[in-house]
Amino acid sequence: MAKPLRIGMIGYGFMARAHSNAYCKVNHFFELEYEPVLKAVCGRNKDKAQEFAANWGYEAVETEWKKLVQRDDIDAVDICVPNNLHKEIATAAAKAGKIVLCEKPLAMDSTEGAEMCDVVEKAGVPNMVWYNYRRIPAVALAKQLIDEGRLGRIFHYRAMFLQDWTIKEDLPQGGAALWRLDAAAAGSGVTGDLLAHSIDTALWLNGSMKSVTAMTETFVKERLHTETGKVEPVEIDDACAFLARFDNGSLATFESTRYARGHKALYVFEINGEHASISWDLHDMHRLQYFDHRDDSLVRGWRSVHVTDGDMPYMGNWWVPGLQIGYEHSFVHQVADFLAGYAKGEPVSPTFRDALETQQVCDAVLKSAKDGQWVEC
Ligand code: SOE
Repeated sequence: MAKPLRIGMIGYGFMARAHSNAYCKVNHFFELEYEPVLKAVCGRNKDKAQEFAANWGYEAVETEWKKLVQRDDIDAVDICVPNNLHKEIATAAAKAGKIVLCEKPLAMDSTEGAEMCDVVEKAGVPNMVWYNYRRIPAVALAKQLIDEGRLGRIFHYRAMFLQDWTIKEDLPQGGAALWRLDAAAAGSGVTGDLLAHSIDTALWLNGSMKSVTAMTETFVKERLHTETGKVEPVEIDDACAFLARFDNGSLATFESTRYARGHKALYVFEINGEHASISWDLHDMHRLQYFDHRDDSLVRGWRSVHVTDGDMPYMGNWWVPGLQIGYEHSFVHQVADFLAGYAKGEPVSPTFRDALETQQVCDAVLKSAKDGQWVEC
């Protein structure tokens, strides 16, 4: 019988659904000492919070997060609200002795992020940030192949995260989902929202970055603000591209936009090493493309590895070889890893401190775009 880990969820949007689904599924597929128990969900709109609670099986509803973090029947607070609320909630939760699980990006900027790291570390509470793409089996396999040294020295890293959902000029800023367009709630645009994923994966796969040079653009300069009812300047970056140098000597290019017509969530990366290259595409998430120059030249070519066999990361916990899993499973894997680490008293990456490095790169990117200079990370 697994021990309960009582979850207090703050928020009831897209990410709260993804995390709740993961809590519900994880113990059916992973053998773990702990089992999440959906104790309470908190949201400002009581009807919506109740609907959410009924759908996912949360036992109670709160409408004030300050009450939720003080509840004695909660072990872990999961923060799934806009970025401008992460710090205050994480701080209160850590001070109340709770485990803190925070949706990405960690904070509005690295100053806030550093303060959050200090708070959770001082309180000695386990903490983690939901950079879920690391836990897609093909991405985890890429990590394994790199760590085994199969690529040899790495020369190039390139990544893109492209979407097209903000092209419409009359799309307002602020409010549900659209808070991502409001700098006061989001901190930044595609840099913190999309490139943060690409940067997190890159730091994990290829190590730390030394310096960056970036450009950003805001294509639609004014939008109606849902909360104020006024047309207000758009302060987020709609698109961002940057060059980077990694500590291991490799060169990189990163690009992200919400104005790439036809792309809904095209997240891709390619890594070129001395012996081998790999590339991955979220739209074909179970495949890892692998080219090894050491292959017999007569049959040398890009292999398309279908990452579904039981000896591949996470896949032994699911179906039989050849059968796929989906986006939502990356969150299940993250919960499984967290619970396994928690049972052993070990931190699980990305911790707040790990995610701070992503935040520092984001800050360097935005500073470089503003100043038109290379910036050290
Ligand atoms: C934005 O559209 C978004 O939902 C991000 O906020 C998520 O982090 C990303 O995984 C998908 O796109």
